[in-house]
Amino acid sequence: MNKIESSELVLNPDNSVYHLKLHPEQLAKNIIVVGDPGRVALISSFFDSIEYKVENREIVTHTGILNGQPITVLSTGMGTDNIDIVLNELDALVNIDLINRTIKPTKTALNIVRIGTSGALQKDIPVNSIVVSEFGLGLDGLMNYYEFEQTTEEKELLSQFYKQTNYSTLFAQPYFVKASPVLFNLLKEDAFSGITATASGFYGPQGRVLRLPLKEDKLNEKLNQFSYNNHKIVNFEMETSALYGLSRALGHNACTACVVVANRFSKEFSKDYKPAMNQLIQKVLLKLTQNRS
Ligand code: R1P
Ligand code: URA
Repeated sequence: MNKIESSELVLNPDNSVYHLKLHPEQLAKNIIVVGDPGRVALISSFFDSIEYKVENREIVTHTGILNGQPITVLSTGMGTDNIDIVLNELDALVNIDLINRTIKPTKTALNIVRIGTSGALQKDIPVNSIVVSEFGLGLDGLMNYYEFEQTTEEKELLSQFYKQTNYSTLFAQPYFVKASPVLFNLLKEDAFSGITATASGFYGPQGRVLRLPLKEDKLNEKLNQFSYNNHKIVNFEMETSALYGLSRALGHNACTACVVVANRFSKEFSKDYKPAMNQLIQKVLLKLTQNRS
């Protein structure tokens, strides 16, 4: 079997994976990912016990037990470039033999739920509400670097997106990816749902102007107006498209649930999103540790 070279699968001297600094036994199959490293301790404070705490750069990992089930929470930092690192290394931990540097013949599927914050792109989605992402719309470009098969439904959404928005060719080629149906159905209750647009930045790529004028100043209106087969674009954040794309390509299940901290059309920003975040965390933890699939 082909060995993966040390320049490609990068390991630390103790054989942990390069950026996550984790060993296979330090990872559970049910995983929560968050952008903010400060959210990790908040989430693991609900675990019954914590077995491992590992930290490197912006990636903080806590693994423990909740309701009798192993569970991991780790921070990715902001953006799809970090998701590329985190997803590839999470997959390596379960699907590559790190000692022999060979791909394992039998693959393990991880359940990955992102708990994040986001900005609503529909006026009727108030701050402090929850959005569960049925699709990711990648405006970031990450999946364009991988062999990645899109479904007929995703291709139809993309062709409608080009048609309805006259999307600028100056930007990265967009892509749609659906959530894991099992995780989406598990989490969608009592939440808004729809398409989550993943941007490559917080300011210009999400239509925010401080001092620099934008090349495309109608982007948010176009996203707001898009509609196809009852699918609407409901919120903006910075990780979901790549999380969904890489998870599906590697055989994992992923779904994102976000607290809405901004509404871009009513021009509001939440004064305190912590109570909504606390509620969302407890809901996801309960659903994930009751889910035996
Ligand atoms: C921007 O403020 C950050 O918040 C959102 C965005 O996706 C981006 O990472 O998510 P997190 O709250 O999970 O970081
Ligand atoms: N996160 C984002 O990426 N955008 C917002 O508007 C709020 C949170």
